[in-house]
Amino acid sequence: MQKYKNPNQHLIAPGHTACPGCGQLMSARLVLDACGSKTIIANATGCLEVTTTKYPTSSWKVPWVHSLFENPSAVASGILAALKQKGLDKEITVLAQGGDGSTFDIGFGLISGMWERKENILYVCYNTEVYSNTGYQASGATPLDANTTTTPPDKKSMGNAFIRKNMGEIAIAHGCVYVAQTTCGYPADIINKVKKALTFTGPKYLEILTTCIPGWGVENEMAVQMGKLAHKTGIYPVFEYYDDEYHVMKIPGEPLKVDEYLKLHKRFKHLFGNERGKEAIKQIQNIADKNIEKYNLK
Ligand SMILES: Cc1ncc(C[n+]2csc(CCOP(=O)(O)OP(=O)(O)O)c2C)c(N)n1
Repeated sequence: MQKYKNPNQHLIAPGHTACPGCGQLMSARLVLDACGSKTIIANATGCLEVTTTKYPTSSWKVPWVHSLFENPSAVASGILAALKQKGLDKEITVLAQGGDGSTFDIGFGLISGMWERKENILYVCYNTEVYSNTGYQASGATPLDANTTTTPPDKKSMGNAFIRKNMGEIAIAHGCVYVAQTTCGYPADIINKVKKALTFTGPKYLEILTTCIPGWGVENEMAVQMGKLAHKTGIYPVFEYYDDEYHVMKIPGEPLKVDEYLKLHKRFKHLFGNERGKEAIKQIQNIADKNIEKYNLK
């Protein structure tokens, strides 16, 4: 891995206002460093935008366009069209990025269009599994039974009632040339996957599971630990898909039980110490077991 002597060598400068230890910011910095300085970014609204561009400053050392929640993919398509006109599209990487609210829900229609047009754009979703920036509302990426501000557990419910969408599979179904998932627990894997993605011409999707410290209710220093546990329990499969094949990151040893992961989040605290919670954890274990089987993670 590249070694940095000082933080100013990164393409996202220090001085942003993300939470110390934010999994998303750390991952975004790795993504951009891996893309290199010849990159133009279209960024959806969300934490990544708000924390890096406090007026009149910017942490971005490359051209960076803030778009709406809905349309970083369409803005990226426009950037690519302009680069083609200038004959620069082979030299410059176009990166579109956003959170899970933007990717799974509100920007999804335009992402689908970008993929349908087979545009040579890398789309990266920083999946905090919640609308972090506006106060932790549930998104289409929120896991079953998570306590969010729109899915509080009560006598009738155990939190979020829905199983999350599988955007990786949705990207594969669109015919993306490269699709991958990883987590903020594996910095070297993030860099390798971005570099690998950029060897393909066409639509590419990378999803990175990233902690949201207040949204998940974890401590500032836990990003790497949580990212690793999500993989080692099977709750979040880490894989690449290209040339019609999956290439998975195997779980080292026996997969851990999901409660090893769940018990560390405040958003799952209500699942512990009661019978209903035990049943709910069994259901979540079942989701992880199915992932392990489906992606052959052992
Ligand atoms: C159409 C629209 N709806 C709602 C908002 C308000 N809004 C701004 S950021 C945000 C949450 C972003 O969530 P996500 O995409 O998951 O990114 P994160 O903040 O988690 O990184 C919302 C709801 C908006 N800007 N535009």
